Amino acid sequence: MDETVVQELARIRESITPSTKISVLSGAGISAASGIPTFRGAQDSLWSKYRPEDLATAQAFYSDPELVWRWYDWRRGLIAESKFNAAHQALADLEKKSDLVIVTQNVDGYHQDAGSSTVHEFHGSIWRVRCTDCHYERYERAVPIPLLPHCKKCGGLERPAVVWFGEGIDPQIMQRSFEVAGDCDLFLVIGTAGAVYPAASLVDAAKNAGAMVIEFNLEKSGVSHLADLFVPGSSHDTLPELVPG
Ligand code: BJW
Ligand code: ZN
Repeated sequence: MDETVVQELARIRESITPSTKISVLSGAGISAASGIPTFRGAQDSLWSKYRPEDLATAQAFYSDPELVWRWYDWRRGLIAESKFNAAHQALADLEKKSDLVIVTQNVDGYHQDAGSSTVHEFHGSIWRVRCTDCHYERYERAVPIPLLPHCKKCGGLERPAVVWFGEGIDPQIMQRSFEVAGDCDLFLVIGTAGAVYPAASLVDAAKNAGAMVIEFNLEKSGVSHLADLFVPGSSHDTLPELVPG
């Protein structure tokens, strides 16, 4: 890492107090060091092997629920076999030293596993399933999940409780996420391509409200032009540098 970036990170670290408001937007890159594939970019990324419209839309699910469930079951297995990494841990540690809230686009639950207490799951959770008929939602940790899962209340087909393309974000989570983005001193953007909306707009909201935006990524993203500081590298290496000792 460039010496000026190291120095700037140290300066920010030393300025953090229990009243410093820190909001976080995390994406797939934060879990890459845990061995969970990202969606875009890397050679073995999910969208280099599969077409999003075949797997991450309601249309895909209704045309072939078994195919979509098998893909989610495979991902549930990968997540269950692995665990959170030093980047998730750093955020859980930083929460003890500041006023920190996480908005994550990830569905893996690793922030909560690491001990973070306020986590808004913008795109839902891979560990919850929802009935397509009565909308009853439940936690389901079984791996593999018995296919196809059906609702205990009405017998309807259940789907992963995640947000697919063309679907709206839970209105309460959306509102809270924009509130925390628009009311913070530091906004950390970690491991996201900044290509999916409305999540990427949270960075604009933070910037427009006057927050200092710090981005942690292997490479520049769609929101890097909004960053006051770009920290290159894997977030499991770089993010711990921000945590006061
Ligand atoms: C590392 C690293 C390391 C790697 N360390 N970094 C405005 C403009 C254009 C389009 C739209 C728009 N508004 C809406 C749209 C349409 C669409 C959209 O955004 N399309 C774009 C792709 C063009 N958005 C939607 O459809 C959204 N819904 C919506 O807008 O609804 C409107 C509506 C309103 C009211 C009623 C009805 C409808 C929903 C979007 C849902 C996205 N869902 C997914 C799947 C979730 C479930 C699942 O996991 O299966 O969410 S798609 C996928 O992308 C997933 C992710 O959360 C999301 C973002 O990906 P992320 O996190 O950025 O990951 P990657 O892989 O893209 O990037 C990884 C990054 O990490 C890279 O930068 C690497 O460099 C970096 N990295 N290793 C640090 N070790
Ligand atoms: Zn039901």
